[in-house]
Amino acid sequence: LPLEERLQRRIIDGEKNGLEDDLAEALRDTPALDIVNNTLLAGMKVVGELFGSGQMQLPFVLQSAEVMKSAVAYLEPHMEKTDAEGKGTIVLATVRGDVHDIGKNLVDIILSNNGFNVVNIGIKQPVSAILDAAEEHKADVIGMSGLLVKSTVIMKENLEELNQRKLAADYPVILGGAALTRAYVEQDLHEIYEGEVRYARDAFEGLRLMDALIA
Ligand code: B1M
Repeated sequence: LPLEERLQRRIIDGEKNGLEDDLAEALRDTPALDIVNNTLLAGMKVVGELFGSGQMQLPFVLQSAEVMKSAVAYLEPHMEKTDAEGKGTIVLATVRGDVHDIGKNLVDIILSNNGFNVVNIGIKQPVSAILDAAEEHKADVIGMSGLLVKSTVIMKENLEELNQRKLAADYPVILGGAALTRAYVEQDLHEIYEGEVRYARDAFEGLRLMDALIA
């Protein structure tokens, strides 16, 4: 198989053997981030489709996720970094009840490499933990990720909690994850949240939003 297809196959099949050799080969003429965005994410997309249509069972999805994580860890040191530092702080979490973190961790990498201070508090985080971290680290922005449809409801509840605690003016919020839509965030949630709430389709939009919100 050609290299790109081989790498996608490794994600889909959850096959780690030989992964690093293939990634090293890909790095010879492709920037690390392009390998993630164009090749590896395409593999994860297929995994999602196979799982969604019942052609792939959960343990295999988990294996694919592990391979994806290993690949990103291998590529991370090869990603471009700016010299900028201390551009602002974001607390990043996957919301309560949701374990999906590959996207959140990519957002962490992209923002960190571009001079933001990222406080990544992990998965299944209740709003109280998010707010504690935001206060402790004097966050400029709160970022929430969630991939389950259920998580879109939790995000709404979290925004309501911020309203109730009169914290909306302090914390612009960036939301991301596959179950969200731009309209849900920028219309429905925008209507209820008393601060700024924005939708990031991918990690780069997250970066652009951070630059805009903090400027
Ligand atoms: Co799950 N899962 N999963 N899963 N899983 C989905 C999300 C699903 C759509 C699959 C499907 O049915 N086709 C489906 C949700 C359906 C729904 O809610 N309607 C689903 C399900 C059902 C489940 C379980 C319930 C299955 C079960 O137990 N029966 C279970 C849930 C457990 C829980 O959360 N409580 C479950 C478990 C798992 C695994 C553990 C096996 C594994 C996760 C491993 C891990 O993350 N450590 C897993 C995986 C891998 C997936 C799919 C296949 C791939 C997700 C992924 O990593 N994509 C997924 C299918 C899909 O998404 N279509 C699926 C790659 C990643 C880079 O993309 O996270 O979208 P994503 O991030 C993007 C953008 O969204 C954005 O930037 C990223 C880069 O571009 N972004 C942000 C994300 N967060 C952001 C935050 C920002 C900014 C941008 O700022 C704050």
